[in-house]
Amino acid sequence: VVRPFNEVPGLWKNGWANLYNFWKLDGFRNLHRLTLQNFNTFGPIYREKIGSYESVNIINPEDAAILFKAEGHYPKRLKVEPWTSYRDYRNRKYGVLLKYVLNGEDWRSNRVILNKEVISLKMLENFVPLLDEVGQDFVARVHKKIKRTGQNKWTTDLSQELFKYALESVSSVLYGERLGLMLDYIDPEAQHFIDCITLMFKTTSPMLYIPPALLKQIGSKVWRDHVEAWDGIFNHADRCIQNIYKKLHQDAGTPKKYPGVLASLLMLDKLSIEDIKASVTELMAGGVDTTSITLLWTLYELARHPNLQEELRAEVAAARAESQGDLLEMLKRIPLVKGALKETLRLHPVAVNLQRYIAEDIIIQNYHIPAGTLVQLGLYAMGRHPKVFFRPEQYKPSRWLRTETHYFRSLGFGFGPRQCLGRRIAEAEMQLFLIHILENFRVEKQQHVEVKSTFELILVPDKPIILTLKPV
Ligand code: HEM
Ligand code: 2DC
Repeated sequence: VVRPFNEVPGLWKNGWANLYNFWKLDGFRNLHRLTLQNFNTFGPIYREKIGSYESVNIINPEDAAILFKAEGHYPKRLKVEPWTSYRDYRNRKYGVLLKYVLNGEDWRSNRVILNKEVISLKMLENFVPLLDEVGQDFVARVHKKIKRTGQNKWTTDLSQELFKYALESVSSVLYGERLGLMLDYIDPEAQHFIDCITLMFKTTSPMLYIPPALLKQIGSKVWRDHVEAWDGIFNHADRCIQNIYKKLHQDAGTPKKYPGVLASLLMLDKLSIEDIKASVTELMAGGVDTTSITLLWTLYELARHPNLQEELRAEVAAARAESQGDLLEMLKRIPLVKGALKETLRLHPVAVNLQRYIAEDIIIQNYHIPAGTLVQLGLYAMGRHPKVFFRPEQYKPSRWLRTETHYFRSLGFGFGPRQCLGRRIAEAEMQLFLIHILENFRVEKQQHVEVKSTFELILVPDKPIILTLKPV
């Protein structure tokens, strides 16, 4: 017999007492580990209420399949209130990231148009040459740094370099233009933009549990910082967008080469300029910390597994030789590199969980869950569960080749029509980055330092990752 919703195990009766305990356990930064503990305590399904945040949590791939089948025509994620509150406060339009909050159909019609320009496989041939150029410049920059040390190697915390690489990459695809972040002197505004994104993520997490309206009223620092961060993001994105908009008017006529996502959307004339601006701003902001941190974790894993690193280098060399200068061909011949990225997202996912407000009643683990409930798949917990992944603690890209089942297991970018809009850009950008790094440098780590994750809305390394790059 199916058991009623009220019998789902977990702590969901007193949200404010739970928030107090959560806070005592430093839950704002440990969400991923607390989730893991909860699954150990309660089993594969538990119900939870922290402050005003109510959810049902699941961990099994088979249950994830049930969840996504019930997501409906307008899949809805958790409403990230600090993000919508900021837009309401400053009178800014919601982009595709937040639109469903007001109107599902509005999200869908925007998303369908954006899909063609941003996530369709056809666009890869436009994106890849742009992204490859940034990758080459990154390599040139590292060679220069190595020369400057005079020691034939460069030991550093690469995170700032990777932020710049990611922003340069996503900007070149969005605007068809380079910002010049791989140069020695960089525009302080671009640096400010990068800092604002990190601050925006960091200040979001505490406000997931305490309504921003309340924090705003009491004039709390976290809300003020959050506003300042978004202001910095929107101001810089506005400037980039204005710049392209003006140029498009100056040299009208059809361009010879691919002009970038923004100009394509403007010329297509299917979305209002305000809608385009809102979504392009979100794409620009979503394109920095996500890919850079995933790449940093990947380099960290490669440094810890030198043999694997050589294997990947050999795969890349063979792919380079076989594809004879055709980059799109080359990207089809690097399954192990792709497996490495999946493996990174398994152990170090950007998003701790995926969530949907289900559109219909479902039964999971023999519990009845009513339509409208927020159901979360613990992505971090799933990636580390021995029943889901054989020897989960091992970083093993080859597990993604054939041997194990992949059914609802590779979900780092989410699932279905609501999945990550930046996915193709992110994948191409990261694959090209690894190709160039592997062709040019050996990545080593210093002593053994165990790096863990901290939750700052996205998962980030809890300490600097120091790596050494040596020419191969
Ligand atoms: C949404 C992950 C990079 C823009 C998402 C979601 C995840 C995710 C899990 C939610 C999907 C869902 O609910 O099913 C990642 C990861 C990345 C990455 C792991 C890199 C390693 C990017 C990049 C961009 C971007 C580079 C921009 C160019 C977006 C946007 C959404 C989104 C706009 C919201 C889409 C919508 O609501 O319709 N991402 N992302 N992401 N991501 Fe990414
Ligand atoms: C964080 O419990 C944990 O891709 C919460 O590129 C639930 C939650 C809701 C929304 C998720 C968020 C988590 C993690 C970061 C995500 C976000 C939706 C989009 C965002 C997954 C899982 C991200 C990083 C976007 C951000 C784009 C934005 C800054 C313009």
